[in-house]
Amino acid sequence: MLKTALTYSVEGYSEESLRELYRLLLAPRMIEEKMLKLLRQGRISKWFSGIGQEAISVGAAAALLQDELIFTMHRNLGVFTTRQVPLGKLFAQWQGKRSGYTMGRDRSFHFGSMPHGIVGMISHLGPQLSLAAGVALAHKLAGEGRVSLAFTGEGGTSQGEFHEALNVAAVWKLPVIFVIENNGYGLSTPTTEQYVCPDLVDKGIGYGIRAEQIDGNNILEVHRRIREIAAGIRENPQPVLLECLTFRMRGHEEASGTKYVPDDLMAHWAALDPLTNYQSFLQAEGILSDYDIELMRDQIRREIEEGLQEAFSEPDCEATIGEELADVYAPWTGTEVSPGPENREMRFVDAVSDGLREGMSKHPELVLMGQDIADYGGVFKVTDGFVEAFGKERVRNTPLCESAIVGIALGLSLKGYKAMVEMQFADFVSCGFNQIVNNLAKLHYRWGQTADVCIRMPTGAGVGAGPFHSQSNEAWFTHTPGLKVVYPSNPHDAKGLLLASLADPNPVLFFEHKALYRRVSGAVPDGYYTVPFGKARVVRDGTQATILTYGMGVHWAVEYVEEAEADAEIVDLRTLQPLDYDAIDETVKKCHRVLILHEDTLFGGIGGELSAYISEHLFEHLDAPVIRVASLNTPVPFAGNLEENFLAKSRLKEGLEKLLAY
Ligand SMILES: Cc1ncc(C[n+]2csc(CCOP(=O)(O)OP(=O)(O)O)c2C)c(N)n1
Repeated sequence: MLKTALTYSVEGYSEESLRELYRLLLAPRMIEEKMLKLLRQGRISKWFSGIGQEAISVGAAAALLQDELIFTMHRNLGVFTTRQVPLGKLFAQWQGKRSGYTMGRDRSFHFGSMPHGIVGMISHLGPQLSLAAGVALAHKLAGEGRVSLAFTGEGGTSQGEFHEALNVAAVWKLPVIFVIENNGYGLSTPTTEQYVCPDLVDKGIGYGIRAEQIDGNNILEVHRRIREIAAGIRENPQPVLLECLTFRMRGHEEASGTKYVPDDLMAHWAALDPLTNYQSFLQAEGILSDYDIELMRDQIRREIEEGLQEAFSEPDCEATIGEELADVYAPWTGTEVSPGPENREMRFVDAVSDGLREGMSKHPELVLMGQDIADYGGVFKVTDGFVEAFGKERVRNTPLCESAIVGIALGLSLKGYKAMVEMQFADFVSCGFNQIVNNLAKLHYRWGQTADVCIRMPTGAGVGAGPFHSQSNEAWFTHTPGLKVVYPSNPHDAKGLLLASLADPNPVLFFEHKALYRRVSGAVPDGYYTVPFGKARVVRDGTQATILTYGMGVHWAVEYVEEAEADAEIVDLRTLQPLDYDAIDETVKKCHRVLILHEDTLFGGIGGELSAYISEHLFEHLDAPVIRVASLNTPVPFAGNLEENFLAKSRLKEGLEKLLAY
């Protein structure tokens, strides 16, 4: 790694601005020194130090415009101080107090503050990069002439998200600055065990983007370059990769120490300290006096003490179940819109498409993204003709990168857009899983932002497509607080529920059974209407038993019950999160016997949850144990006979007979 002594060029800087940059650099150092003392006294828990790296955070934050979003990591205190985040609230955050940014729900730097243009990390590091690309897309779509900036460590550059985010940003020419803080070590892993190209900046070539390496300890170099890059890409949108060379002077977090760092390496970088070097330079130039320094230190010290006073005097959080549950989702009652009188007969797939079209007209801020969804119309043709109707900016083909696209969708949402992501097959959502379950799902609970993203999931088996194009994976998501899970069984509901999903500001997983796409038709109202979440539908009245089901299960149940002339009530749940507990109560109290039917495999399927609810709350209304009929606990097999044997449908008759005979 190339490193020369610090030299400063002051060209273009007034003395006042040079002093101001010094003050900005001093603030995070002094806060950290105080935190390290408190840590030793056991008054705060964990601490991730940015000592030695402050010039990058401070330089970046000072270089951008106030309304440009910065995506921070765990060593970017200097962004928070430069953007003047109130210290009392910041300290309260670190102490898990209610007035902190996450109200005690998340720790350290895992939060953001939109008024300060800061979006903090989730622990998983890389996802930040895609969010910043999403914000850059929002800027580009709105023609705002603004940039976004995301930090990553050199360790984070080994993650798939780094590749995905840089690649999409390059393909879409997004005005985003990706800053690598190359500080020599991941947790304890040296750069030689992290990557083998000579410099990380070399990676820019592979993405076809501009890439530069600078001295991350030199505040003026960082500030000047980011200011120039930002000015350039505001005018001429494109991503830039900026590798800032620096060093992590303390342990990964305080408890872990730095034993694995050779002494001479530590000494080398200590001599290049960004604060002391800059201070000496300014003093030597006669720009900063001892008196100036004392004045600044006094002022910062006072602010720190006041902030600490505020945070320490606040009592610990009081926990109430109601308050915690209330913040998992953004409040949304969603006014229900009834359908008009005109109907058209439509196939399931056309109803989804019609719903999406209505959604595009209703929400001009809605952007669609997915593989092959533009001119090609998507593999199931749901977006056929959409480019002609809405243009390529709003109907976007994506590179093959589910995680980055979900992250970009979230970035769009941070800027007030709505996003719909089409998974080509629901199975491929596994590649975007982290963004969904950790970012989208937890965002509102953690710091009150909404993730206005709908993910369409062509799902299910029965089409001879084998283990990777047939899965029912709704239970992956019903288990994650913060997500809504919608699963229509017919064209009418598909359109109305999709429109409700697009209107809802919360993240929604919208399952569409692909075997129903062209097999099922029905009357679909013209125009805009919504089917509300959490309202099950009685598909068929009965008295002897209830079949609780959804999606394809509804069709299996109707077919069998009609054929067997059984006296069974069929209830279509329509949404799995939220569930319609009232409808479940009502039908159980009426029929006293329950069979839960789903295409998903038995173990850990939503059927287990429904069964537990019924046993716990409706036990005295039952005349028989709750029976679950689900698919075999195997991957979905390919050959016709094997698939038939796998699917729950083949065991429905036996299950219902057993239930009725009990
Ligand atoms: C997906 C994931 N894997 C592992 C970790 C644990 N972890 C946290 S920080 C870190 C090292 C990160 O190194 P780098 O990106 O270089 O940033 P630095 O800590 O050096 O600033 C590791 C392994 C994590 N947070 N997320």
